[in-house]
Amino acid sequence: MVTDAQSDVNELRSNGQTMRRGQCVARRGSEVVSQVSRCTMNTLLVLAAVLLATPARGQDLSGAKTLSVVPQTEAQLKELIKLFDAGQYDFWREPRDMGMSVDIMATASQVQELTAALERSGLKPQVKVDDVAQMVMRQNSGVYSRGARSLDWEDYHDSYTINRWMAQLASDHPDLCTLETVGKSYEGRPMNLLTVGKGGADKPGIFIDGGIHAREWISPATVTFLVNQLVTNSSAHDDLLSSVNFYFMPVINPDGYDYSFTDDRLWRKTRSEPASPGGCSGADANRNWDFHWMEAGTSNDSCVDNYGGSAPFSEVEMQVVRDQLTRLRNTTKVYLTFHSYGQKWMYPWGYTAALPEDWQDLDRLARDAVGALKAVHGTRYQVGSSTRTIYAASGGSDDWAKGVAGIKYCYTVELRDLGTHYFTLPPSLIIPSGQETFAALKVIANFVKKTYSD
Ligand code: 0X9
Ligand code: ZN
Repeated sequence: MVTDAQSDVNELRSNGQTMRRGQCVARRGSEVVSQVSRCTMNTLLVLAAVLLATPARGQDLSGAKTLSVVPQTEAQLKELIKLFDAGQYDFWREPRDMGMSVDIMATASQVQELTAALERSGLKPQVKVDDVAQMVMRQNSGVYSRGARSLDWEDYHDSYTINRWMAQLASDHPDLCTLETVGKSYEGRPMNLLTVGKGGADKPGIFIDGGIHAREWISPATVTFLVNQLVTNSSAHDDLLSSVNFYFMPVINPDGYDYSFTDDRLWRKTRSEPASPGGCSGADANRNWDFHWMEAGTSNDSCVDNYGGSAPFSEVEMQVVRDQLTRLRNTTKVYLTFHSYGQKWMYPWGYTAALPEDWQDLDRLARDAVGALKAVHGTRYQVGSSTRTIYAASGGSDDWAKGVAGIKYCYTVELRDLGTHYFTLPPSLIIPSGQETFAALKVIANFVKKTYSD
């Protein structure tokens, strides 16, 4: 069975390029997945080891480049927004305003066509990353020590390793940690919730998730860093841990996340089977929430990266997180969801440029948090509503957490960097990212303690 699956994977690797991201590969990829789902656990581990020994495959990145343009006129900006909305290209920095650079990733077969389209609008594309495949390979070498019982923050780790580490941590610190498997992903990976705190269930809570977008590896790495700081250095945070509960789900799209290790480093979506024949695998988990679903910055084409899914909450992983947020909504005061990149601390709304009526409260706390963050390594974060800070996009978890679950302080955090490394932030930057984010979390936790617990 390993051989069958492996040969299917090899065939995938030699597949030609696709126009829409992941279309052909994703469909073939799902054949591999259904093979895998019939494997026993042991066989699965062997298969994973084989897969990990080979470079990330899936989307063919050889010859892929990123092109940067700076719109100078309203018409050029409009053309870029049209291109962005069409979903054919993977925008690594989306069009915002005149004078602001836009980065677009194009596969080898797209480079010429994209260059021509940009030039037709009078734009002057510059190649920023000449070899995306090489950039990805560079980061992938030296990643993972799969299955290790202890985690380090000098490498990125897959969901299996993170889960093993959480289990060990919970068993080493039973006074402080409760680990629950609260659901399963589409492909059957466990989804775990780690509660950290010793004041009892009634204390106010902070819910933190990561890894909703598969390729944003710094997110689970930073979230696990935060967990580790709180738990292994608990005496330094005694006061906070007695007054506030921290709810952690470090990898809420585990199938997509692991797929970005084994098959396609730049995968963003979940890995669910296409809802209709001819469709592509997966949905954008951050367009799948049932609050103004499918209204803005999202697509109903399953082959594009911001596909909102066949229905609100079509993705089982988001149902799992929704159920936990619902269960904990009465005590949870803050919801933090970590993404990358861009260094932004954003609050709702993402579906409209209008602001929530209490936006000033959210803005003030965010500014305090990013002030403390900056004091650690000098990293600057921008603060604002997500529509006003990056773009309008509905169906996001932050909007749902505020608009439906009624959690007052909801933030989407775009971690490092500003676009130098895009999604492939070097592992040497995990610890600095973790340290500064922990400073921000302490400000928020102290605020929760002071406001809701004292
Ligand atoms: O587009 C997203 O989902 C987030 N940016 S990312 O580059 N990490 O993909 C921003 C989401 C902001 N929140 C909402 N639009 N609700
Ligand atoms: Zn994201």
